[in-house]
Amino acid sequence: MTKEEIFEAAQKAVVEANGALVDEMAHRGLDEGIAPMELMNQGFIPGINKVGDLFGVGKLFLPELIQSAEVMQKATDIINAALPADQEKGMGKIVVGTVEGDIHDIGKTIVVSLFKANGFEVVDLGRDVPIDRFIEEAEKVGAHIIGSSALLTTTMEGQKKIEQELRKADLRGKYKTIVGGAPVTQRWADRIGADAFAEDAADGIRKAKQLLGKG
Ligand code: B1M
Repeated sequence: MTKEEIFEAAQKAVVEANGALVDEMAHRGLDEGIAPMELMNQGFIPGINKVGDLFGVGKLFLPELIQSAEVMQKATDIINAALPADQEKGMGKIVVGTVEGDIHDIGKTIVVSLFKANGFEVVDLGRDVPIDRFIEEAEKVGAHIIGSSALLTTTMEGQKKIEQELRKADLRGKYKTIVGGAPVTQRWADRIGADAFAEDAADGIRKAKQLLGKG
């Protein structure tokens, strides 16, 4: 199979919620030397995005969306396991989570793995995380960066609340903040006063390094 054929089959596997094919394409792609994040970005993510588009226009319904999300999770697990894990943890400490009211965590999990693979110490708060917890945890572990993910236009407000709560507690200068998630934009980051917007996981690493003067 060519690289393109693998990407295409990976995409199809997610759209059709075909777990066996996801498994096969993830392993085959890695065995053939495709870089884990390339396989993710060119194969599996376009697949789940297509599912989102079909769901958005009513051509696919919640049960199918859930099934595709499950096989996407499987792909994410295989890809994440293929990322280098034991890097020196000298790049900085980041607390990351999906904001309250939001249970989307596939992208956040990819971001966490890539941060770890790039030498960051990561505290993964999970999903549906109360805003106060981002700050409490950052204080507790002595984080440099607070990272938040939001996938719903409604829950993006949680990212704004993080900025507000930090200011209220007089802690805004102490942490750098990075926001991400499909509906999130640079414009949103500017509007709420976040330090950076990250388009994808690799951009998150770039921005984090820049913010910490290591870029
Ligand atoms: Co939901 N969902 N969903 N969903 N879902 C969306 C977001 C939606 C756009 C689909 C659509 O209608 N077209 C829509 C939101 C519409 C809106 O807000 N305007 C939607 C909806 C409506 C819903 C429900 C309300 C559906 C319902 O119940 N009726 C419900 C909400 C539940 C809740 O959260 N309260 C819901 C539920 C679900 C599932 C549980 C079935 C499942 C999630 C499973 C899971 O995550 N464990 C799901 C899925 C899979 C999606 C879509 C199809 C795919 C999301 C995804 O995983 N993308 C999504 C459509 C879409 O986004 N195109 C959709 C792949 C992932 C790798 O990308 O998360 O964007 P992403 O992460 C990227 C970047 O954004 C970035 O890097 C990642 C890697 O490249 N990034 C960061 C993200 N966070 C970052 C943080 C950083 C840096 C970079 O630093 C801190």
